[in-house]
Amino acid sequence: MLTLYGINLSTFTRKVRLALLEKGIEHRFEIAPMGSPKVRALHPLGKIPVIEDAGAAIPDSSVIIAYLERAWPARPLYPAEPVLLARALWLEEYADTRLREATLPYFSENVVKPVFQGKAGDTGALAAATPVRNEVFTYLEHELPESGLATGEALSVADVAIGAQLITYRQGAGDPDAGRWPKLARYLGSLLARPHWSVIMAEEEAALTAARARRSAAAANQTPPARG
Ligand SMILES: N[C@@H](CCC(=O)N[C@@H](CS)C(=O)NCC(=O)O)C(=O)O
Repeated sequence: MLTLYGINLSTFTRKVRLALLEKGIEHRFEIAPMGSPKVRALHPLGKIPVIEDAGAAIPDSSVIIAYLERAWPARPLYPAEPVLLARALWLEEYADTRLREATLPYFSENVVKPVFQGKAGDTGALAAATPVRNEVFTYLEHELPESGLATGEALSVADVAIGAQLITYRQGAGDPDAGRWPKLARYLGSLLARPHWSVIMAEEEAALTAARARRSAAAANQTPPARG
């Protein structure tokens, strides 16, 4: 059976999990952090996600989804029509690169540092992220349809890639401002309402809640006892 290696709360692992679930592909999800010996043995860059299937190690979310599409053609994530296919692939690429730059600082500074590393987020990094976030959300607001998904009525790789990044943003900064980017906010709401997405969201929110509780307990243990 196909095995996916990665962790929840990893954007690119989430992208592949959503693709696997939306395509209905049976798989195992094995928790393996980036840089771990298991991942290093499978992915030359030590990054996640990486999958093992049919005796092959296949790195990189975009490569993995292209592989899944060829090996399991049912419930396609690539539109058949050439122009729509080009749009889906472009939006996937844009999400993985520029949207990533817009979303990661919020997760790093508001979640990774305070919750997982026990240190304050960098307000300067957040200030620098704001214009990038505004540029990217405004581009997507222009590109997305009034309703429906990025390339029409059927879910495509573009939705999986954009949605995975917007979830990272949401975990770090909350929902996109619906007053400023109404189509984007509606679009994300419709993705999150899909059954597989809500399951993954609930799992990740539980992981975040547990991590926050561990951080609070660690902080309480370090507080010097009050002098009596
Ligand atoms: N282009 C890669 C990006 C993968 C990636 O950056 N994954 C992150 C976790 S979400 C990672 O492994 N970071 C560790 C590193 O960059 O060394 C993909 O699409 O799979």
